[in-house]
Amino acid sequence: MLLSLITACGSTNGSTASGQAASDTAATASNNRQAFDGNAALDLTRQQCEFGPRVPGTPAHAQCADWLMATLKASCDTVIMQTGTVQTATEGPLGIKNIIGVINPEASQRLLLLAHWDTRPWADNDPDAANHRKPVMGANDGASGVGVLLQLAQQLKKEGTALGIDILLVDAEDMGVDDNEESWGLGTQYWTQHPHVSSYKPLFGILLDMVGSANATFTREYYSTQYAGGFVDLVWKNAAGNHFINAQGGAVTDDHIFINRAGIPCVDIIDLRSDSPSGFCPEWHTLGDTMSSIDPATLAQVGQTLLNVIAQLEQ
Ligand code: 1BN
Ligand code: ZN
Repeated sequence: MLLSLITACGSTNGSTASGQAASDTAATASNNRQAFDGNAALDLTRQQCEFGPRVPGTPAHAQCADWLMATLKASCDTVIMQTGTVQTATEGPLGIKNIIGVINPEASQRLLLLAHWDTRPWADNDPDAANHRKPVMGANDGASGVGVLLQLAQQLKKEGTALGIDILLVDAEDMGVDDNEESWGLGTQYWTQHPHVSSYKPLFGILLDMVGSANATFTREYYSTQYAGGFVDLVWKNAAGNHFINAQGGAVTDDHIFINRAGIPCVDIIDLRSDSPSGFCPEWHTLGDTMSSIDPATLAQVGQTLLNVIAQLEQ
């Protein structure tokens, strides 16, 4: 079923590959569920930030982990806290917590949805060098993707789904250093070596990273296209709203790299900016990454896109 679905998707779905926004109407047509609630996702994003920066090893990180467990328990069939130790590039060994919410554990057709929940210990892209050793709040870089996934789980709990869905909230994505790919995505790398289910083989995965900015542009990330091009087509065909741009974007070292290398095709929905020096939004790895830059309309478009993809896989 899925193979024919990918073939049928083609690559452009009536949009040009040169940057035309995906069609809102076409994207939502196949979906009979309630619309995704961006304001509820905003609230779940805010609640994470109220703990403070979620830097691994800090009390705020531990408190947020407990809250994530409790929140997922309300909407998932099973919730797992996976603990482990990883080696950081600069801080020595580090205890991590990956948190996994499982919906319909018995279903054989499964979708993996992931986002990182940790926040970067260093605002090293801040315009003021005095802030470079301070932690970022990570409203966008961390909390936004998690907020969308927590709200998605709540809506699926209300409305039901035939699909198996695994929500993987990974730790220690953001402890990396320049020119050292393996220093990023430490929680994900740990999970690929210790999957929560043996021989785990979902249809594919979707990573959310930095999905909350009012000015977000979600172009088709390069490594996603290389590893999982058919699934990129599927996601962008189902994209809801004007933040999704049906054009090729840049390449990002992110959690999806390690998922793809582990043999699970994985698509990164990430806010890429061709007009900024970092390639990301201006708040990226600065003290400005706070709730004031988060727009519920953007969260709604991302959540709605996931609901559209799920509806299509259910058919
Ligand atoms: C995304 C958000 N990333 C970190 N915070 C991944 C990344 C790694 C981005 C290296 C740029 C360079
Ligand atoms: Zn980051």
